[in-house]
Amino acid sequence: MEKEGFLFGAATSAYQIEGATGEDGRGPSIWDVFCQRPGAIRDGSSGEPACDHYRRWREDLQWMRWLGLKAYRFSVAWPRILPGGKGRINPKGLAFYDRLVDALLEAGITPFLTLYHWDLPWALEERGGWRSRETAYAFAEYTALVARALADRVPYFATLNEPWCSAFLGHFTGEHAPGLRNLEAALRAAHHLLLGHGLAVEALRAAGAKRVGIVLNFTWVEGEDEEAVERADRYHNRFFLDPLLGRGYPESPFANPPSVPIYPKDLERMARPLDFLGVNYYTRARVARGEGLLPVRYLPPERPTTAMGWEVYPEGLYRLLRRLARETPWPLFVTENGAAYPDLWRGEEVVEDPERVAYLESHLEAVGRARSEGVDVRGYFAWSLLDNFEWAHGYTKRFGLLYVDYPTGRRIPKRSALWYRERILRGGG
Ligand code: IFM
Repeated sequence: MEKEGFLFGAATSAYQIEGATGEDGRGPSIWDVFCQRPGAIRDGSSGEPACDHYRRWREDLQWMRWLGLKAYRFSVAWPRILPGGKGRINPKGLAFYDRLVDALLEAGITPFLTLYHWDLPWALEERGGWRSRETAYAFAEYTALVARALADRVPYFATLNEPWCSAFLGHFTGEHAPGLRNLEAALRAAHHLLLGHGLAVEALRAAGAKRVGIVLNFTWVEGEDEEAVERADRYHNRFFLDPLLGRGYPESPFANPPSVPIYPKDLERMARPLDFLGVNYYTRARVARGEGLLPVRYLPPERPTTAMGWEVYPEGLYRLLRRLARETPWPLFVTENGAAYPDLWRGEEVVEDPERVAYLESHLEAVGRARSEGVDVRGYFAWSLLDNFEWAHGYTKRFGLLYVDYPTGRRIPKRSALWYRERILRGGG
């Protein structure tokens, strides 16, 4: 794996960029439905048309070439491949990713594929979604299909992106699809996501996939009250990490949690050996003791913050990487890191975004520092290649290296894109 050198890349996800939600036989997903709920999305928008990437992907590939990306992390839309979640295959959906993978390889860009970035087929939600065990098996079936079609050419497969968000933002806080506020539902979803991951790893291995991993979102937690810090760490980080490591679930971070059925072998399956861990990092949380179902209080972030209100804290990435190197056996990839700022375009050739340049520079420095101390980080993916649909925030938050003028779909490079291009040219980690 080292032969490839450090993989500088950029990341996206299907629902956030593709648009074309009714095109070529794609079925509806939980996000298509959630976006119709009044008040769910800040600007009342949806993933239609997003960046229209489904039609403009060749142009986006030219931008990737121009950036000099070594790798591109994208996700496959399950509802394009299996419009009903399982059963009937949609060849046009598979063909889209097939063409994309070939074109990436031809451009010398390594495809880094995520199987699930939150767009569950609606038909499965109607049968209980991730609350149902059946969905874990459906995920394995879908994974097997994609792996059989692409594993000969895709060197990296990640099963899930940020299952913490799918489980807790989707079922506990209700900010994300399917928009439930029910702890038992969230715990069931978490368990089935982890089980689905384990079954998908088995399917990927059976199909001959070369490198298999998962992408988790980590929050660096700090505070004066040790118990609060430890509890928040169990909630944000260990809830998904520990089962993958074969340690089972940590003590519940919740007060009086409902119990969830765990079958024999579930924990074993979740801990199938992996080839890498994808690390998504954006910020830290400062916490104190609190009350309620999750007895943690979040303190206001220190400055500077991004447009998301997230503190800029590169030291957290450095410490996190050091910690993961101690606690896990896997090579690491920073699979997402980046920042939203209120970028403005008034017709210039380049959109000025000095804060994003500073953000990326300081976080890459943190990665470099960890590597120089022996942490095995093999790549870094900026989030995101282009501005896109930021879930419950709609199009109000811009994370891209490329600015997207939504009325015309035009892409305009930001200063950070030029900076990243130079950084990649210089090479190294
Ligand atoms: O846009 C999201 C992405 O889909 C998952 N990780 C965090 C990003 C920024 O919020």
